[in-house]
Amino acid sequence: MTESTIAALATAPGRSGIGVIRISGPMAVSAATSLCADMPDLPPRKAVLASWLDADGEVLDQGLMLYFPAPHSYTGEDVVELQGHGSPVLMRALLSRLFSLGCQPAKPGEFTRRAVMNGKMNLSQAEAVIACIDAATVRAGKQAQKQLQGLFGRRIEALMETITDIVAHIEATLDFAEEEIPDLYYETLAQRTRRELIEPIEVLLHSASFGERLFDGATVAIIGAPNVGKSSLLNALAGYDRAIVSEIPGTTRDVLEIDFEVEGIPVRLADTAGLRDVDDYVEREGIRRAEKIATQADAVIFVADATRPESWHLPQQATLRVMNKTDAATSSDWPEGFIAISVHTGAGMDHLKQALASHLADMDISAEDVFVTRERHRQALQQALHDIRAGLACLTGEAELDIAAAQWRHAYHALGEILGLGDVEHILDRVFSSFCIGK
Ligand SMILES: Nc1nc2c(ncn2[C@@H]2O[C@H](COP(=O)(O)OP(=O)(O)O)[C@@H](O)[C@H]2O)c(=O)[nH]1
Ligand SMILES: [Mg+2]
Repeated sequence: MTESTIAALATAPGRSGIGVIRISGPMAVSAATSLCADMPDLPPRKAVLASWLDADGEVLDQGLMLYFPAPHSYTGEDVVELQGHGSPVLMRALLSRLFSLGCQPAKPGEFTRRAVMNGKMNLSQAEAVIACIDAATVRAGKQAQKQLQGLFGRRIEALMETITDIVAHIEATLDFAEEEIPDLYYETLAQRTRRELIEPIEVLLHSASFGERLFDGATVAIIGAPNVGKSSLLNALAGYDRAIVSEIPGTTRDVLEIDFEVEGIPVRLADTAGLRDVDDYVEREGIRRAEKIATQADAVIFVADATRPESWHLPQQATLRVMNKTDAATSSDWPEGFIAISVHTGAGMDHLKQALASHLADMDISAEDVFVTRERHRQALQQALHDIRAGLACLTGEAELDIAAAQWRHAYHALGEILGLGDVEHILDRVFSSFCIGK
């Protein structure tokens, strides 16, 4: 439990209908009621209308006060929320009053950090809080909810319980002489380790590339010769006219980006200058940027023009090949592997979208699954898997049971870090540094 009382604006800093200030700590009630003329009673979890005064006793703002007594609050401490008019100036003035009454400005994520310290949630749930706030698609938001409800954490806990159980078995065996150990002992233990630890961890790890992409997003670049219809394709995928389309080669000279989503993955789609040899400085710079984006993108859509074979020459980076303007083509003798489309008629567009989806998303992963969405979790799981395999190798070898047990205990700690167990102060600092103030 901390002694200090923290306060911060919980809503976005800017003009809004309502602005919410959150106060947490032992002084929350006294500080909040000190703002009011008549020190109102704050019944738990009931909205109370109040006026808040400045230092001279003039009314600064009027709004609702909500009191959540410890331990039944977000942080586990006494929490008071002030819901006032969302003027950035008034909100700042109210906050200054609270600071002059002894509240401290909250650091990023400090409310949630206190919730973790007070056992209201584990670290993976705290990460889910910021994932909810950062969710760029509904699918990402739903996945964050699962983590917030603790579904992911419970998987990890189940793995940890299995490790405890196996280690207990091993420790019970350590006192026996070699000849007293039943024949099938090692085999049974090894089987259990594979089925109950290695396989489930592998399944979780398999989901990581999709899970992390769900939150981090993906970039997709459209490249190809000038005038093949790259900008037209971007507009068609965006659903509105973002890029200028013209019959003049070299129209797009800079990188243009739009955001859309594919299977719930937030995607940044970049339209680029057509690749060709030019003297014009600006266009040349555009081409340089196009090439750079293409090397960094998660997927590169190479567009060719069905009416111009000179545009078919495939660059290295292409992950998806598209043959556009098939409506105007007189023959279809282009090389294999191209998805035939026409931006003008819409032909083949669904096929292209599907191909892009299966390239970016893991189509085997269903929406109901719980999956790994953070690099930190993936690394801990990889470490645990490594330790468990090392322990298993000891079992099948010279039966170095105590070494196997030590490896498994190590795996146990790696998994515990996901939930914030053990000595994790440095991990907490890193996790909460990415939070917003007021959460
Ligand atoms: N016939 C036909 N013309 C197209 C198609 N897509 C784009 N175009 C035309 O091709 C020209 C170049 O298009 P644009 O998108 O600017 O190409 P970019 O230089 O690759 O970005 C424009 O005149 C478009 O109208 C298509 O599917 N069929
Ligand atoms: Mg263009």
